[in-house]
Amino acid sequence: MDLAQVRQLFESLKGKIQTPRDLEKLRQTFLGKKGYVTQLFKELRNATPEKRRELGKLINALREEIDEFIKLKGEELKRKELEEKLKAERLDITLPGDTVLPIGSKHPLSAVIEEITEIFKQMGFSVETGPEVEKEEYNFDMLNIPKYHPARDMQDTFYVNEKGYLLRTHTSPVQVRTLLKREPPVQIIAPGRVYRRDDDPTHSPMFFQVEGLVVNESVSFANMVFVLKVFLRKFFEKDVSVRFRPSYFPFTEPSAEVDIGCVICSGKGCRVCKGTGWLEVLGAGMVHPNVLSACGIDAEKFRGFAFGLGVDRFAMLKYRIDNIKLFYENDIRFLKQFVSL
Ligand code: FA5
Repeated sequence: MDLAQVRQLFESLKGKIQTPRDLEKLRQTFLGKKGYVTQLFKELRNATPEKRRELGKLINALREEIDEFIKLKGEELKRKELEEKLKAERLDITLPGDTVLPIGSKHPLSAVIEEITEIFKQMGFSVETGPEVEKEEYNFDMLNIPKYHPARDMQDTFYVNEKGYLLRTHTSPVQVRTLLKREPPVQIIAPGRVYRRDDDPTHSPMFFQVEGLVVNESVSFANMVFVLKVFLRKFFEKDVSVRFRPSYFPFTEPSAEVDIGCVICSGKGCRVCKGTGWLEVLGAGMVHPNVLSACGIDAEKFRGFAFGLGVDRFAMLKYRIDNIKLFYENDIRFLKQFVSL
């Protein structure tokens, strides 16, 4: 092939270059060891000295032209490749993320406390709180449980180092705190954590109670029965039977233990109610005059009723959970079942 043919071939091929690979092939074809231009240089040897110089210049020019083309085309192809890459990898930060963060849920005990609180609020109760590290005096003495009174053994207590303080064993000290700071009429509930040296499938060392206290000039046992029946039927969302059994609490007189017809077997008798058809759900009674007096309230003029319920027990019955530990292990597989709460 002579110079003109080589140039013609180059002209015809250069428009077809699409990829870096095509370009490399073109380079080999013309400038490689056996390429046409290299060949032309080799053939120069056979030309006469005058022609050699002239032809040499022309071949050189063609080589430079091809070189220049390869350089420019190479840059163009690189730019194109980068543009395409950028287009494909374009990051649209306005698009919604594809990893949706998992939505948490209310802990079943929080949900039950909220539900209980809501029912009592609708009946005109307000919410009070008290500390978990409590004065022994409020937890026991002022609730008519003096030192060495056998009733202290009913609640096995965690004492703290500081003398006169303990982890409250029930929410009843909030009764004392409320009566010390407020004149009757009083109508409160007090939800919160309490602590006892207890540990089995239905008893935990830390659990939740909701206390209730109503004090005014005319409140009666019958009022208490009504309030608790309304509450229990609203909470369990059915017309559960409720019975009051005589019982003993030092801070109430008379006292009652309140049972509901088993919500699992509807009173027929099952494992949960131990075949009795009844479930004990709370303690209640008329506030003992000694408690009112200890808080500086005229026990001749005012009367009160109080009750205390175990939140965990209510949650276990509502969601049919047979081991209290499940509430405190924070196993995500357990908690996930309450996502809609
Ligand atoms: C009391 O704690 C009284 N303060 C309740 C009260 C208040 C009576 C006002 C009268 C007037 P009791 O010890 O029975 O009572 O506890 C109340 C409820 O707490 C029990 O019915 C039970 O549901 C729950 N409970 C008691 N111990 C535990 C425990 N270790 N783990 C989980 N729940 C418990």
